[in-house]
Amino acid sequence: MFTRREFIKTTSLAGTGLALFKGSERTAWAFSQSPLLRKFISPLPGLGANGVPVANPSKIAFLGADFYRLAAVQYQQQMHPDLPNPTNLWGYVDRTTGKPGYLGPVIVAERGHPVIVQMKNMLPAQHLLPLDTTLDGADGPPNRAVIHLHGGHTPWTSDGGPYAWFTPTGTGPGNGGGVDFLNGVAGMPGVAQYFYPNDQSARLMWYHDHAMGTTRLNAYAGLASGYLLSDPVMDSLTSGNAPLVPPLAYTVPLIIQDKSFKAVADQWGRPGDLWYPYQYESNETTGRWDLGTPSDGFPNLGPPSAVSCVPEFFADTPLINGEAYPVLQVEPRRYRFLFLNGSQARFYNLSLFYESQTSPKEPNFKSDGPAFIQIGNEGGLLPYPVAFAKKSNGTYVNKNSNQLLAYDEEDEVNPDGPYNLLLAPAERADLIIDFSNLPPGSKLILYNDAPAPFPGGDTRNDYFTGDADQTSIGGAPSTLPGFGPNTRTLMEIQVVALKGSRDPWEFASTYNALSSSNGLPLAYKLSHPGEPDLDPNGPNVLHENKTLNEDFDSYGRLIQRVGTDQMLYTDSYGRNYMDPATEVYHNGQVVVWDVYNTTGDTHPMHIHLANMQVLGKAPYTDVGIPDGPFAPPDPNYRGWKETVRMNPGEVTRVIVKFTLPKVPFAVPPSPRTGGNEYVWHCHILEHEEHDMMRPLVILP
Ligand SMILES: [Cu+2]
Repeated sequence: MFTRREFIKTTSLAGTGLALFKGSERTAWAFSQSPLLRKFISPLPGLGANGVPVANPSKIAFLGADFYRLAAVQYQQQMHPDLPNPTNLWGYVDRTTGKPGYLGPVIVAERGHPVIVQMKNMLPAQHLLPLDTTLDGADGPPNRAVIHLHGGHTPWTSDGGPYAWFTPTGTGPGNGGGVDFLNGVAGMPGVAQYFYPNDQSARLMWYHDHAMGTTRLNAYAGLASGYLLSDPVMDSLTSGNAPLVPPLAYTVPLIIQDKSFKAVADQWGRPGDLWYPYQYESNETTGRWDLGTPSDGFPNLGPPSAVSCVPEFFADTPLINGEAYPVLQVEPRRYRFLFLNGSQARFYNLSLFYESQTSPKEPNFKSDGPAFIQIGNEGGLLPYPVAFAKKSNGTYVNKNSNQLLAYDEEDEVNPDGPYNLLLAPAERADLIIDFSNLPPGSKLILYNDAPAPFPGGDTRNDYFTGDADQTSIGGAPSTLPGFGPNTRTLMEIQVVALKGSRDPWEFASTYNALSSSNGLPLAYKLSHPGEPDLDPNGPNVLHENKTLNEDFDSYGRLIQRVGTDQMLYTDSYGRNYMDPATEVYHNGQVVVWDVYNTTGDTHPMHIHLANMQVLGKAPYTDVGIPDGPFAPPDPNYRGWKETVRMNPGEVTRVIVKFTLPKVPFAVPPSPRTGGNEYVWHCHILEHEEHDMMRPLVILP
């Protein structure tokens, strides 16, 4: 049942190097690498004026909500001191300051207190990045944009779906707006208004672009920002004299993204600007992706165009909070970290190692850094804490399996598996790390060794010190010590002297207190009032099979699609986004989905509107036929999730209740589908765009 991806990966790794030079023609490699950047010379940008801006609500009271005036603009920012120029970016700006800043402006909201965002599209007519117009819906104005609050419980007209885009002159559907653009503001062309009820527990969310055919590019260009929701339960854990969870002063958001920067100018920009791949490198010539015969339903339109989408993009430079290889100084005490993987396609398997004494800026793999305690994920608090305490001998103090049940390929990148803290695109982890036993002067490296693509891996996407020179197969030269491109050494943590009073809590006491019944179990219950864990055996629960599929599009390119267990096309369960909706439910419906992944990749499947609970996973023989009982989810997959990794060869069982939010205005139906139109999709952005997304329609 494993499909082409796995097959091509193994054959291309084994065979590409030999096959390349059969002809006399030397191919000019399309894949670009970032210039050399020194690691760990700039501080991590924090929240605030000198880092990631925080949005200011205006005083205009409207429906009792905080009101924010934002714009989407093009601007420049220096992403690393060694880059030859500031980078041209697209991003959101708070119109009360007019000062853009990467990943800003972060909106800080409180539970039960709605937010209205009014966004003015001020993007220039030309896109920053190479734009493939052959994708469904991608032939519209290049500067269309829309905001989706990722993780929000939002009325569909404010959800920012693919067809709710609008241009700088857009006034409504068909007039500079997509067919679902119903949240324009009368008399204000190019402006949309979004209403966020904030009827959810404390969590880190983010808002980002979701326009049909340009989501992957708009997000890569920078149209993504943070959204922090607080609630009284979390406040009670983080406040007081000796809070169990580190207070805000010791809380650090860490938003990880990978980017590549142009080393040389091209028609889309100058050195230092963002680089994004646009040539479909068939593995028959240059060895990155398979090129096949169009699957059923796709007319054969010949080879890919000169500017083409690509199956997925793994860039070479990890940024945290918009800075490449930053340095974070910590005192010897506990800190709380809010991780978000905001990457296009890259997964991160995160660990801490002490820095090597002999090779500065490189990890000492024999010396593990402090353990992690995870207390939350995308859906807020976990029902109990989960420790990630990897030891150099490969054992775990509190083992978190993250096991792939069915993947039987040799793991090229991390042969020691299983994984430590693994985060797919859009996943979040709310962590506590205790540095109190570390003497000032200690240095740690935040380290990633997840394969890319996950889990199969292609060595050309894995940049680490001393790696092999892969220029002959279209990869990078060997990575130099102390310099990027390096996708493994993400950040240096330097321990400095204690400034405030001693932290009364340390790892063990924190873990024990969080584990006790009046720790996280109670906080979890209190933060989900009236929202008990869902019961798959409850009355009127629907049980359905879904599928994840890989096929070939009209140009022979790999295409990823979502489907059911019924074939619409003759050779795949996959359906296109534009095919009629198959996920149509009434408000309040509880559904169990068994999602069969028939591809060779893990897909982080994300649903709008609702959070889901993971019931388990199992290998399978065929779609609809799981092998044996379901294994329970990983400990940090309990609680509520809105992005769930679904592994190759496995069926993942989730349960979800679709409940429309209560809002103080009438919500019209979608002109496109006649209901409250949301989507569910893979959050590998190149998959989502082509075409791993389906409508999710909720009827009253
Ligand atoms: Cu995917």
